[in-house]
Amino acid sequence: MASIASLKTLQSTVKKAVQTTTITDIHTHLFPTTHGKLLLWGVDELLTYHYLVSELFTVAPRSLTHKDFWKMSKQAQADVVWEHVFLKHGPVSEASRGVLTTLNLLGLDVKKRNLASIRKWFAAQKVENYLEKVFKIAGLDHAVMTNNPFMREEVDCWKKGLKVNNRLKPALRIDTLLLDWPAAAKEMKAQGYKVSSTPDAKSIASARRFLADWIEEIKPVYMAASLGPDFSYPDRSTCTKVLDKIVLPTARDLNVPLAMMIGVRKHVMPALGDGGDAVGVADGAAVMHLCQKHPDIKFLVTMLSRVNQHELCVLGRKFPNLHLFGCWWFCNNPSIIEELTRMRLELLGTAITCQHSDARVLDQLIYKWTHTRKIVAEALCEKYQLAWEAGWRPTTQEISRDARAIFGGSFYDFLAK
Ligand code: RAT
Ligand code: ZN
Repeated sequence: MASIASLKTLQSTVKKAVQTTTITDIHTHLFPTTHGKLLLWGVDELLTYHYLVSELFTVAPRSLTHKDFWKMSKQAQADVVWEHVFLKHGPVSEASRGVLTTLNLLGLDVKKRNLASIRKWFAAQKVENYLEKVFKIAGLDHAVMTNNPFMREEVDCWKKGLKVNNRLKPALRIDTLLLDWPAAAKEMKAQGYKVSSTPDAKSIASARRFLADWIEEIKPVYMAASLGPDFSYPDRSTCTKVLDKIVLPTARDLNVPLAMMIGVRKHVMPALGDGGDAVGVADGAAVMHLCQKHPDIKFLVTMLSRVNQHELCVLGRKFPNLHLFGCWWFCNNPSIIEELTRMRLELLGTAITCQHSDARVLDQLIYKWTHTRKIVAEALCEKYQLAWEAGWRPTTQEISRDARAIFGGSFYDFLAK
């Protein structure tokens, strides 16, 4: 294929490649349509996304208490968010803009501000078809779920052997095992494993069987955990013990990577529910030690604090068993996505997964990816332009290859390594 001949064509080719590339979303909180209420979708779920609930309480009058809010029906909660976040203030935050982008791309007229007619439209959708529609608009092939074997309602669905949509891939979530042994032991016991309240040798063997059985059952793309800013490795904690004796040997033996999302300060404002977590600066040395000590285990890592991002990029340059992904949660804002994507491209080239959606509501795939594509297109365009100025002339095919790489291709290459 011929090289691109003009700077103008280069710019339009890069932008088109990013706009049209197929995306693999490597971390979401979506569920199979057969798992019933676990899969959230529709306008009321969009409006009550925990990112927006937190924002509601930044603008709502003090007379609206958290307690009263949680007592309301889902629809009444959505009405309150609509009233205070969208109508009484401008929808300028990323999460509120996201609702508008989503509705707009679904063909709904947001300028009419008519929630009732929007609800009517959603009520007429059939979830199976709607899932396909959303994946098509977002331009996704697959999305990786978060499947928690310590969560009763999720376990029950898997035990029933319900069908999983072919758009969704499982990931085994193991926070409880790493961070709360007594709770993990209770659930493992309930599932028939001989585990006691301290991780003794027998319990460790049982917990390994538990993980192996779940891996066999759901075939996860990776195991995953979200960890606090105080996460350190190795240390004298139960977390290090569980990693060393249970999780890492399982990852090694069964060739399942471990994904770590590091830097969340849990429950600083419990009244906000899922929105009550905050961020803290973590110690990248934990990631470094894991990668150094276990070169035969693959680690996927994203960090929550903006402060940690440069350090993590440098680690990404050192270890072939480390893959960086996503602009997580409070980093999933245009200004930070832009900065972070540029930094990663400059330090790691295309051997990254530039974003994940973290969608908790199916419809959010639409806005999260539309917003991200726009920013990443600019960043990649700038980098290609700099190569152009240095005399490089890429082909259209090479540009498409690179666009796909940062939206899922490099992730699969890493898994196959
Ligand atoms: O981004 C989020 O929705 C957070 O609440 C968390 O779910 C986080 O992404 C996680 O997976 O722990
Ligand atoms: Zn998440």
